[in-house]
Amino acid sequence: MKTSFVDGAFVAPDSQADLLDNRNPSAPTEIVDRFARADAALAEKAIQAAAKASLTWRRSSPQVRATILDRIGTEILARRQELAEVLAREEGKIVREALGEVDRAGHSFKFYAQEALRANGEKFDSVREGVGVDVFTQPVGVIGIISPWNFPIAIPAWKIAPALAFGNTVVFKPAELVPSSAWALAEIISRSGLPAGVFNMLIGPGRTVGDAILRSPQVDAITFTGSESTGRQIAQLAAQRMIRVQLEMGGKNPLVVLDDADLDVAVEVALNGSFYSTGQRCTASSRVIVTAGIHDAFVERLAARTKALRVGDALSGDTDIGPVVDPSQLKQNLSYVEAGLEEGATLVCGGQHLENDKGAYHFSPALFTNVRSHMRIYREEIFGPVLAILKVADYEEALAAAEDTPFGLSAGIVTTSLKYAEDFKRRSSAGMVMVNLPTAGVDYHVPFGGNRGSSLGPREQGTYARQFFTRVKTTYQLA
Ligand code: UN1
Repeated sequence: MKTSFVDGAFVAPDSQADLLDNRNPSAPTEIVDRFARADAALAEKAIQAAAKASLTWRRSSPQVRATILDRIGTEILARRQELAEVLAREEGKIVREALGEVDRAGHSFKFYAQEALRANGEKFDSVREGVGVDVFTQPVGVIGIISPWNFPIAIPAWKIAPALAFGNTVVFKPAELVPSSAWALAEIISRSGLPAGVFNMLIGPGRTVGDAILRSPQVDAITFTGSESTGRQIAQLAAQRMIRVQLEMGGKNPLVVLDDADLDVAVEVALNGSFYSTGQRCTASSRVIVTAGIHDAFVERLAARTKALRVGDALSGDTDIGPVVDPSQLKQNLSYVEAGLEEGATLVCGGQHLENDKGAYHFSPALFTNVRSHMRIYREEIFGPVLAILKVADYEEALAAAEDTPFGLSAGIVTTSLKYAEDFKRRSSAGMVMVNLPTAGVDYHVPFGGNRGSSLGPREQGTYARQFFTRVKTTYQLA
C-alpha cells in the first residue's frame, strides 16, 4: 500500500485509512496500485511542514536548488520507459505519447535547474538625487499545487520544478485517478536531497485534502489545472483570501483549414489535434472550421484516416488511441454523441463504446459534419475524441467562427498563405496559435496559457513562470 509524502517521509500506512484503488482503464479489473487516502488532518500537517521549511528554503543557495532539480530531471529521463508504462497503465495514454510526456517532465526539471541560477534584478537611479533603487524577486512562500489526471507527470513537473527553483515550498495534490505517476515522482524527489518539508504530496480527495489546501491561511498561492467549474470555485476562494492564483482550465480550440491548405498536412494536423491522447487534452482541437472549396476532400480523407485508427490497450505497441480514462468520461463522450445526433449533425464515423472482454473504456473517435455553430458539440468542451466540422465560405468567416467561443487557449490554422497565417497569428485571441501544426503538443521552455474562460493569472512554463512563483520587491536606499 502506498501513502502520501509529508515532512520528508512517506507516512506510515494506517489500517483505518480510507483506501483508493488505482485502476487500469485498458483493463479495469486490474489494480495498478493501492493507496491510503490522506485526510484533512494529514493535509494540515503537510501545510505546517511546508510553512516551516519555507523559512530556510527561501534563503537556500541557487546552486543547491539547481543541483537538486537537475538530479530529479536526470533520474526521470533515465527511467523514462518504466515511468511511461506506469503512466500508460493508470491513465490510458499510449506508451509512445507517455514517453514524450515523461521526457517533458524530465526536461522541465532540468530547465528550472538552470532558471534557479539565472540572475535577476535591476538597478535604477531614483528620481531623487543620491538615492538608488533595486528591484528584485523573492519566493512567494508555500505553493498549493492541484493537478489533473490527463498529464499525470508533465503537469506536476512543470508546476513543482519552478516552485522549488524560485525558493518556494510545495504542497502537491494530484488527481485521484492518477496517483501512481505522482507517487513515482514524489519517490524520486524524496531522494534528491531536498530538506524535509520543502516538498509534500497528498493523495486524497478534493473535498477534504484539496479544500484544506485552498482554505489554509499558510498557503500563499495556488496553481491549478483542471475543469472550468472547479477553477471558478478556486478563483472565488482565492479572491476571498486575497491570494495569488494561476488557473489552467478548459478549451474548445478551433483549427481552421483553408482552401489553399496542403491536404495531407491538414488531415494529419486535425487527426493529431483532435484524437491523439484520446482527445483528453485541454489543447485538443475539437472543432475544425473548413472553407467550402476543400471541405469535401478534407472530410473524405480525414474520415478514412479516422476509421483506420486502432483503438486498444494503452500498453500495446499497435495502439493509436488508448482508452478513455474512466466510466464517467466515457459516459460524457457518449452523451455528447447523442446530443450531436439529436441536434441534427451527421455522424460520419465512430462515437461508439467498443466493448471487449477486459471491460476497457474503449471509444471510437467520432467525426461530425453538418454542424451548426449553436450545437453543443461545437460549443462545449467534451474532453474526448469527438470532432465537430463546421463549413464556412472564406477566411473572414472562418476567423469569426474561431473567435466565437468563451474559451481562448489554443487555435490553429492550416494554410500555405503567408498572409492568412500572419493575420491569424495576430487576430486570434487564443493564448497559443499554431500554423500548420496541431493545437496540442507544446514545448516546455516557452509560456503556456490562454485567455478568457481558459486561463487566469500569469503564464506557466518557460522563463515566464517566474512571474507567478516569485514576488517583486522594490528597495530604495540613500547613498
Ligand atoms: C499539450 O497539449 O502539450 O491539461 C499540453 C492540458 C494542458 C496541457 C496540454 N494543460 O491538457
